[in-house]
Amino acid sequence: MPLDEGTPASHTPLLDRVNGPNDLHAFSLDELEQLAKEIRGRIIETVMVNGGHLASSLGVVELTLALHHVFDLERDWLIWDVGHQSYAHKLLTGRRDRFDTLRVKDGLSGYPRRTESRYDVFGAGHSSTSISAGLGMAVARDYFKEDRRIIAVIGDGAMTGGMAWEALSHAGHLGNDLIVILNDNKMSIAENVGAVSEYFSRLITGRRYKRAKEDVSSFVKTILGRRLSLTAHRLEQSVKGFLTAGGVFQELGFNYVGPVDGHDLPVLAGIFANMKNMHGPILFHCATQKGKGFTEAENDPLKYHGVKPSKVYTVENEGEARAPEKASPALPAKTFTDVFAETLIDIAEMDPTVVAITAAMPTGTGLHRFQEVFSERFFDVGICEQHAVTFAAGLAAQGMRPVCALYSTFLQRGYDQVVHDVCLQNLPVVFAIDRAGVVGEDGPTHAGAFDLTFLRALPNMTILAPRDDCDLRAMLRWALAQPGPVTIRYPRDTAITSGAPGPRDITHGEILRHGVDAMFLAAGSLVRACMKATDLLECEGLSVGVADARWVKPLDGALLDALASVPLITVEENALMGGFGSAVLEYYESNGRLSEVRIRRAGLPDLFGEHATRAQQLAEHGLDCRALAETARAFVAATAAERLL
Ligand SMILES: Cc1ncc(C[n+]2csc(CCOP(=O)(O)OP(=O)(O)O)c2C)c(N)n1
Repeated sequence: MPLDEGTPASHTPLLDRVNGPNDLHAFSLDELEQLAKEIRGRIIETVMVNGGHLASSLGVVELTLALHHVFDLERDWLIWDVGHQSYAHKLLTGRRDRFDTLRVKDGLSGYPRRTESRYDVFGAGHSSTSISAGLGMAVARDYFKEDRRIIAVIGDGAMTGGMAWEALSHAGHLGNDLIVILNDNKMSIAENVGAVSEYFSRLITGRRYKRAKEDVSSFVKTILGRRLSLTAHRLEQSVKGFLTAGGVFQELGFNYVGPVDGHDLPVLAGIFANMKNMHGPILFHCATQKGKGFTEAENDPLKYHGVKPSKVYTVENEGEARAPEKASPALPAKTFTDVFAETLIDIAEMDPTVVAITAAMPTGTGLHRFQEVFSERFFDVGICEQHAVTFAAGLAAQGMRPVCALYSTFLQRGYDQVVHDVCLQNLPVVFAIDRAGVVGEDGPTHAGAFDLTFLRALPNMTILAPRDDCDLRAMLRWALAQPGPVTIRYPRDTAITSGAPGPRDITHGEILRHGVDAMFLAAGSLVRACMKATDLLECEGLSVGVADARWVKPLDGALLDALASVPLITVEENALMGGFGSAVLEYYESNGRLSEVRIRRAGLPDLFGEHATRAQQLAEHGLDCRALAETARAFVAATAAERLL
């Protein structure tokens, strides 16, 4: 068991007594300290198997326990920002028996979900939403004259997002009772960035913090073991000592309390007990350590931010779990992310105007590698997708060649900026859109299901979808030579060469296999699955071919004209509504050929898909090779029957 304190994870006598949040009210501080160890054990044990957000969750165990100990969570509402740190909260709110299903298909979500528990009062996955949501609840509570406290827990990374500051400004102006807890571990996924984060650090490293921490700790330690509520009034002075005049938060209309050590349970409990009697907006600032209690995660919180499941499933091996990665002697195949990062470095070697931008995802987008080579041309702007896009527009306006690398789901945050700042001015920004399509265990908050739909509508935007590494390399080079915006969207998957290796002409689509009975017309990532489907169909004597569209906007008209006489199955990893298949239908309609063509569309249905492995999700949505073969079979049969009529 990797827990530092050596508690066997499966032995959880205290946790076994907790069935709902208020069960913790009766626990002594000593018991809470012990419970913290049990919870850490359960989290580590589960995440090491299922994957998940380990370091963030370990960092807030004491904070979670103190909140549950002091507040009445049958009545008070606790909102988690991003929500990836809510595992302890899940364990304490009647979900411990199902905790081993975390992030597994049909199991617990890795994020708070209103449909999963009434103690998840607001769903999350994207960052910086908790204060806005909390303020909305506070205003509604006061309107209905209800009696409950609203508590939003937000990380220092999420506080780099502008939306959090919009909410602080509004909350300070309105003045409703609202508690915001700033969980400051100096880390976003990678090290936190920006002047705001530096400001938080100054607060934490300041002399006041150190002195106050010692004062309060020594005071509280003398009463350890007793119920803190008994001594709450004695702590009041200490809390007042933590109230700072001035500071950014004070200026925004908040009472700023802190900073305090977010692992010091007695101090946290004492201060929370006192905060119950305070009114107006409060910002409580605590310092925590990401990965707390698990040395490896404390030492490398970036690595342990998101842990992969110990069993890796792919489309190919779904159903038969592959051995854990370490046991595999073969080098893992490159992902689209790897290929993107390598290619961008190559291009930037030759072109000094190429700059790369990430919104707090240097590792996830692969740009940490670019940063290592071209630190002066790399910008991590924080969790600020809106700013990232307009910042890129500004760079482009001044002659640079910006590449804005974002996950599809997070680009949703910057949509107006794409419309108004990039496309309207036809500025040459390249959007490298990673995690386009289904993303697996993170579930619906992270699915990249909509980018084709929302980007396709924009004048001046070009959209490309690489099927493999060769396509992606050529597309990135091509995109960086264009005078206007270009999006390249690729999935969370390996980029295995499909077709002839080497440089590609990506200026048009390509027929990879001719078919007489039907043709798959796929955009990007699912070409490989279509090829496999046709292999299956060939064994049955069906002649189904595959065309790689490559271009989603504009479509390759010549290719579509050539395919008009064959039954077509469009295939995409995007919402069917408004996506690639819709574009194909629109093309034939605009050319007066809609009545001639026979089309089926395969893609994501009009619902938010649940978390599961990526392979399970593709299968569920009819997008793995077996399901695609079945679609083709049925379609060929239906078109043959039509001909007989
Ligand atoms: C809008 C948005 N962009 C990017 C992300 C990806 N992301 C998930 S967690 C995280 C870091 C959050 O840092 P912080 O709020 O400090 O929480 P911690 O993990 O440190 O507890 C990021 C960037 C996201 N969830 N939402």
